[in-house]
Amino acid sequence: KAFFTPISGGAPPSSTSRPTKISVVGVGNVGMAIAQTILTQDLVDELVLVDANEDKLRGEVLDLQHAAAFLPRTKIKASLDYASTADSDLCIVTAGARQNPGESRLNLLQRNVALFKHIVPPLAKNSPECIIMVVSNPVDVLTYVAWKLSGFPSNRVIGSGTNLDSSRFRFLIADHLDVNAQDVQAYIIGEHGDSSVALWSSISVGGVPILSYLKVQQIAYEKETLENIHKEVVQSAYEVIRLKGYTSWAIGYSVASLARTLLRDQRRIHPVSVLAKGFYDIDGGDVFLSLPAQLGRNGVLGVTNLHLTDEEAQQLRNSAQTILEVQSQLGI
Ligand code: 6V0
Repeated sequence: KAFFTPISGGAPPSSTSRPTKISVVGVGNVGMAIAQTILTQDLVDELVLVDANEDKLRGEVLDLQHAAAFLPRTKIKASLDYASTADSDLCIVTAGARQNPGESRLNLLQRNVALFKHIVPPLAKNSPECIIMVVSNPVDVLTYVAWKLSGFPSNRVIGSGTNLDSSRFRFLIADHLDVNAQDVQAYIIGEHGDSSVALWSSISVGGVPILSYLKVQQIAYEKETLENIHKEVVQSAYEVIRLKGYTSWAIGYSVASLARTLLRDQRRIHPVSVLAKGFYDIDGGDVFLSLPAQLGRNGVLGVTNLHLTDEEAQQLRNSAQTILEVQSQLGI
């Protein structure tokens, strides 16, 4: 006997819309923080987790499933097999090799490229219409690699980029001015890493450009103070890793907010890693780096034409050059 006795008219309509689905590859600290944030925010009907480590994968998925009584209803699956990711709307890649003691960044990158060759083609094959979001580091170069390996149009391959750096930046400015970080509009663009560019010229707090805000509030404007805030952003990942061994919560919220904008077609502007060639006079090759991009159901819808000072524009081109130099050593 069925558990429920159906009542007349109670069957679901035959033309229910397709369930939304996100797949997360890599269930380490970052992948799990993303997965749990997506679950608590009720973003999808189905969440699939994939990893190469079977025990870790099963353990993580069971642990999450045991929270079902406290969470919005989401079907959670785990598999070593990419067939389980079929028809995903969004595939998030967080798998990455860890840096060995004494290993160069380039060597680590080459190991991650080898790993991506096992991950990206099956994702693309099983979900040919999905959006791929790369989180693994170095995120800009690996987004380029994912774009190449997937054969997708560039609007559907995005790196989480400086969305996280920008939220760290907004927090620090808000802390400095004692305001709410949500009222701070501020972007860090360029490489997610040491050569990132802080756009001081376009920061506003509650709609007021920051430099005049500081003047009105009679807070001494010192270039050095502002530069120190940017330095702190660049250092903050290293600091969190030094203290707790890895970063997870902020990247989890950052990527879940990108997933929401994409899947709910919210058309919000996020600084994320996109194919930047041709924007802001960036040339010299196909390079992915973060620019303020409008995101929606089709991925990247456009890039905002912010006014950059000459210094900011030059820093951005230098950042592009830094990434291109690394990329040129990959042979992809
Ligand atoms: P972690 O905890 O070591 O997890 C990595 C996971 O990847 C492990 O569970 C592995 O088993 C899994 N994995 C390895 N090889 C494969 C494979 N071939 N297929 C499937 N899974 C595999 O690392 P953590 O979660 O801390 O970090 C993951 C990546 O995110 C790293 O590259 C970080 O540098 C990067 N981050 C990127 C950030 C950003 O802002 N873009 C922020 C934080 C971390």
